[in-house]
Amino acid sequence: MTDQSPTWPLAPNPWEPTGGRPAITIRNVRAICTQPEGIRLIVVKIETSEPDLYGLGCATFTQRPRAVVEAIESYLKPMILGRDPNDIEDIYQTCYLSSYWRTGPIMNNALSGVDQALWDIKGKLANMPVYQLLGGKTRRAATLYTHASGKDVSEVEDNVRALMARGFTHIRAQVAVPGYHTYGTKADPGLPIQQPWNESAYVRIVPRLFDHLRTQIGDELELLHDIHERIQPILAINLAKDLEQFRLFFLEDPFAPEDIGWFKCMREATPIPIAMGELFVNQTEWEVLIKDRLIDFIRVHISAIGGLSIAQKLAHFCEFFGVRTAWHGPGDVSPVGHAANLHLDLASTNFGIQEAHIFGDQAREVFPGTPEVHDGMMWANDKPGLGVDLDEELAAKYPFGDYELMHQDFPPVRRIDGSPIRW
Ligand code: KDG
Ligand code: MG
Repeated sequence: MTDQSPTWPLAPNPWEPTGGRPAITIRNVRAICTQPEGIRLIVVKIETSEPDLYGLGCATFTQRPRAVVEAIESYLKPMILGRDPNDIEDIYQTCYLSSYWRTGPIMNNALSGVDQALWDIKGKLANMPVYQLLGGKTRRAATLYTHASGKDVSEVEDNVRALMARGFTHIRAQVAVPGYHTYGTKADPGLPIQQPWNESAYVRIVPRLFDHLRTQIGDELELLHDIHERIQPILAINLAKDLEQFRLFFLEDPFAPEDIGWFKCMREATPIPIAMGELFVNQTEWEVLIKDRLIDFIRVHISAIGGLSIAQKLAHFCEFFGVRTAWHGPGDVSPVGHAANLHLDLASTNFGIQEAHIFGDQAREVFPGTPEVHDGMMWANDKPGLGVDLDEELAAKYPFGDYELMHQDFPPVRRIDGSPIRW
């Protein structure tokens, strides 16, 4: 297949280009892989027939990146070469429907790369930041939450205080369960790679952490916690009840997507605010939780559900049911993806909070325009489009490592008896 086939759109738009303008066409679609911080990122670059007019979109699925690259290059690229980049919704729908079996994190991430890149292009064509195209600003900047962890409660307290001193008002706190591999805390180098997990010890220590933080730091700080779907559903409900007295801003991922039937029991047991959704990939997973008001915050990973177009629909759907947004924002979302989160945050009435990842200098050099973080908030730079660029030469200096399954970062987690559990 050639890269340059403007006369060969596989799925041509059955209408004339917008507003009598000379047709702009998509000339090339590339998946660019880089890991400036050691986390594998994928960004889609869509080039057009206009000199220097291109868009970038986040397609990062750090655990299965090569599958996403293949999906972009072998399946989406031939669908959209030669098309008018203005037709975002039609391109989205035709790509989405073309595989017959739809959704899933591989195809959704591939689609997100294309979708976000098209929004970036549309912003550049309109000479406006994307938040303007989504309806305009409803706030100055996006309030962030960031992460504090530690090997014990006093180390967590020290880290919380350091973040407060930098202006953060919302902090997620995680404490290590001694001797076990605990999500959200540094792995203990003294333990074997496949460290075991003990959920009873975890549910005992977490209330002690929040008791300590409230006693030492007081009531004003907004505190959050991520269970990361690590424990049996009934233990999650009991933990939520134990944490109720510490007035969390939210408790995240108490159940796995496979266990969404438990949310009704959670609501009946406790009024603790619940955030859910980073593993969701399709609308059947979130619909009932939102319409039955079983969660308070939706926090999907925008590229894993297919991109900005569907995320905006989801935000609007949530608004009708009083559910706020808290888009997933870890290090395995590229700076382009963080910008997409931010533009939607700015334009959403029902914005709740944004998870922060503070990129270091290397990532900022690879991605000029990475949104700034100060005063506990993330700020858009007001350039046309998403406002983030990619220095391809520099990106190439950080190629993916030679390991495939990410076991260095995500070793299998097992119970004491050796049986595997969800990460
Ligand atoms: O790759 C998995 C991470 O994105 C996830 O573990 C981060 O749970 C997470 C969070 O809340 O940021
Ligand atoms: Mg999480």
